Amino acid sequence: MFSNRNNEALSNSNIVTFSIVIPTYNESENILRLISEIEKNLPTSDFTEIIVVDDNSPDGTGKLVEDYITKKGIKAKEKNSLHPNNHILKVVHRTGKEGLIPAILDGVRQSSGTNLLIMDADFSHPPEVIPKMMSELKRNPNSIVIGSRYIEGGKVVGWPARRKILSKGASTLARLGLNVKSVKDPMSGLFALRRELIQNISIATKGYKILLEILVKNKEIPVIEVPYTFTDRQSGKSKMNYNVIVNYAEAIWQLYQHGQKSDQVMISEQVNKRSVRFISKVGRYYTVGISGLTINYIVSFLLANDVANSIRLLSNVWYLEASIIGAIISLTSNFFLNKYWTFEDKRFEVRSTARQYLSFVGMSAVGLIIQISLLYYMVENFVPYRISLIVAIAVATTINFILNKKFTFKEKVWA
Ligand SMILES: Nc1nc2c(ncn2[C@@H]2O[C@H](COP(=O)(O)OP(=O)(O)OP(=O)(O)O)[C@@H](O)[C@H]2O)c(=O)[nH]1
Ligand SMILES: [Mg+2]
Repeated sequence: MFSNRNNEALSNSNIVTFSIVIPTYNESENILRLISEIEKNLPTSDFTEIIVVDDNSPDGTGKLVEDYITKKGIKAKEKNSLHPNNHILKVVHRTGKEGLIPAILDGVRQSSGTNLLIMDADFSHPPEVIPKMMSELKRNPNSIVIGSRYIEGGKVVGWPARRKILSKGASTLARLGLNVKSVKDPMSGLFALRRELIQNISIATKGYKILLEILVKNKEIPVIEVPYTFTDRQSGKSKMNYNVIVNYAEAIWQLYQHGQKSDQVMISEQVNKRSVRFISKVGRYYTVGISGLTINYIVSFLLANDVANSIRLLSNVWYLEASIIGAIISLTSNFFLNKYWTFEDKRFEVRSTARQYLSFVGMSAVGLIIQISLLYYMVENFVPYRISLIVAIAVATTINFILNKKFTFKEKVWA
C-alpha cells in the first residue's frame, strides 16, 4: 500500500499524459472489473488518469467507484485518488442521465491529460488494445487514433445480423454522406487524440457518436485505425433503443448541413480571394499601361526636334525616331514594373529576365495586332471611332494581360 507522501511525490513529479474517459450509466456489473483490467494493461511508462463519468446511475455505479477508491486506502482530496502503477482514478458524478456526449465532454473538461482516450464501460472495447492505441498516438501526436472494427484484424462478436447490418449501414452512410470516406469505422466509441482536437471545436449535436462529429470538424487531421474485436455487452442493460436511432438520424443530418455550409463558405471565400487577386492584378497592369503611355509621350516629346515650331528641346532627333525610342523605353519600363509590381516576380536572374522580356515584347506585338484588327473591324462596321478605340484598347490590353500572366510570368490565369 502507498503512503500519502509517496502518492503526493508521484503526482507532483508526473504530468498526466493520458486521461481515459469512461462514461457510465448503470454499469455496476462491469465497472470495477473494467477498472482493474485497465490497471493491469496500463503501460508503466505513462502517467495516466482514469475518469469515470457517471450520470447518477440508479444501480449505484458511481458509488461503487467511489468505494473502490476509498477501499484502496487512498482517500483523496476532491475525489481525486492515486493508485500504484502510475495512475490516478477519479469519478465525476453528474446529476442525472443527460446523454453520452455531454457526459464525455464533462469528463474531458475535468481531466488533465495531454491526450485523451475515450471508451465504453461494457467490455465492448477490450482494455488490451489501450497500450497499442496510446503508443500510436505518442508516435503520431497530431493524429486521431481509432479503435476499428472494420479494418483487417478487427471484427464484431455477438451482435445479431440485424444489428451488424444497422451498424455497418450507419457507418457507410456517415462515411459517404459526410465525406469521411477514408475512415473505416467513423462510428467507433473507442478513440484517442490530443485534447485540443476536442476542445477547439464546438460539439453541437445531441447525437450518440462524438467521434463522427470530431472527424467531420477536423477533416484535415490524419487518422490511424487500430483493429480490435468488439464484443457485445455480456452484462448490464443495453441502451440501444428507438431513441438512439432517431438521435443518430438527427445528428447525421446536422453534421451533413454543417459540412454543406462549411464547404460553401470555403468555396465562396476561395472564389472571393481569387477574384480580388485577379482584379487587383488587372488594375496594376492597366496602371502600368497608363504610366507607359505617359513615359512614351514625355520621352518622344523631349527627344524630338519640334518640326512645326522649330524648337530644340533636349536633343535634336527626328520625331519618328524619337517616337520609336519613346515606345521602346516605355515598353521596357512596362516590363519591369509589371514584373516587379503586377506579378510580384522579384527574381532578376539575367537569362530568365531576358527570356521574359522577349516574351513580353512578343505578347505586346500580339496585343497590337488584336487592337488594330478589332479597331478596323469596328470602324468598318460603322461603330464611331472614339468608341471603337476605347473598346479595342481595353480588349487588347486585357488579352495582353492574360497572355503575359500565363506565358511570360507563368502564373495560372485564375489564381
Ligand atoms: N454518463 C453516461 N453514460 C452513458 C449514457 N448512455 C450510455 N452511456 C455509457 O456509454 C457507453 C456506451 O453505451 P452503450 O449502452 O454500451 O451503447 P451501445 O454500445 O451503443 O449499446 P449496448 O452496448 O447495446 O448497450 C457505456 O459505457 C454506457 O454506460 C449516458 O446517458 N450517460
Ligand atoms: Mg455497448
